[in-house]
Amino acid sequence: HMRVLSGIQPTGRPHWGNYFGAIVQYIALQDAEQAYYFIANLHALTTVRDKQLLSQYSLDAAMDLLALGLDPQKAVLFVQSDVPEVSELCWILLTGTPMGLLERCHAYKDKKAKGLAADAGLFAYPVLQAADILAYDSDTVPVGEDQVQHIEVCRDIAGSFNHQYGEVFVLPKAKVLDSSARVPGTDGEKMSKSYNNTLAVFEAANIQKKQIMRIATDSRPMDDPKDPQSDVLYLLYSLVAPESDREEMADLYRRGGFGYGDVKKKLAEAAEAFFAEARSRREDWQSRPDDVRDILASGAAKARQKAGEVLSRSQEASGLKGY
Ligand code: AQP
Repeated sequence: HMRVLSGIQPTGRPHWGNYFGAIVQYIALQDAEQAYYFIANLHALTTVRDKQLLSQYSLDAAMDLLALGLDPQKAVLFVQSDVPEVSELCWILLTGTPMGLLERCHAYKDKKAKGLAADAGLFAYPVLQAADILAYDSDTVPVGEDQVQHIEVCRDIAGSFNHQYGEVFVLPKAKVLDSSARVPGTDGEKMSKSYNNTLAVFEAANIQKKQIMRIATDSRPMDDPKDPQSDVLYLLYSLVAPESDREEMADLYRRGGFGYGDVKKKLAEAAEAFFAEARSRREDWQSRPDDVRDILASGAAKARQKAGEVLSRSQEASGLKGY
């Protein structure tokens, strides 16, 4: 009886990290008692400040999820800003959140450490995320490892509200996949749009091949046996290759005497095959934008109903209602 919720920012095209870290889990969990997935356009406002782009990315993100297997008959799919109750809940939560808790959050800390100007929205980002989670009584939040800290913050915020006002909120847990909690990018760092090291899920095969051929590899002699688990190429290959091919490749690494060029070619082929079906479904959704808008509208109506109930509960508990 899980109540699942997760969101993805409409900040551009989804990459393998988004897919194998999070979206795979969305699909696997969509048969849960309740599965809510949303396009986090309010969060994206902290980085995308172009009207055309933000609205385009939002519709794109919905099409991406649908093409990757999200079934709107099973899961509720909606756009974050279509549920204003969450922003109201966010304010209530902000008032009880210690500054120090947010100062420790890595998204904000990293940006500050790089000397970049951070706005109050980025600072408060985890509180809006907490509102998103708590508004639907979610108990399970499928995410990549980079989000685990934010779910802990959500638990802290919900816990102190409950301590103050009684049991209003459900305390959620993050759910990460052991095998793909932190998918490496083409430079070996965490795959991330802001590091420019991504492989996009819906990339044209020929472009993706070029990106893969450019992945930096170590310069150890080709004859040396290598531990597959410590090699970025192998880690990426193991995400998209069928089980038997994966085993074969791991053996090849352990034996040594192979060339990275061959591994890259195999990786490009496996990636193309793995995403081929989703790519063609993506084209189909692309040609039916109004159907996607309908799905989002009906998703938002369902989400508002639930979020409205939880918001009322928190308003009553804190004295905002009943004066
Ligand atoms: N490399 C990754 N490995 C595993 N999971 C990942 N996620 C992101 N990168 C990886 C997970 O994807 C979900 C959506 O996250 P998001 O909306 O924050 O996506 P993003 O902003 O596109 O993630 P990036 O690329 O990491 O962006 P920035 O530039 O912000 O650093 C989340 O569940 C996330 O954990």
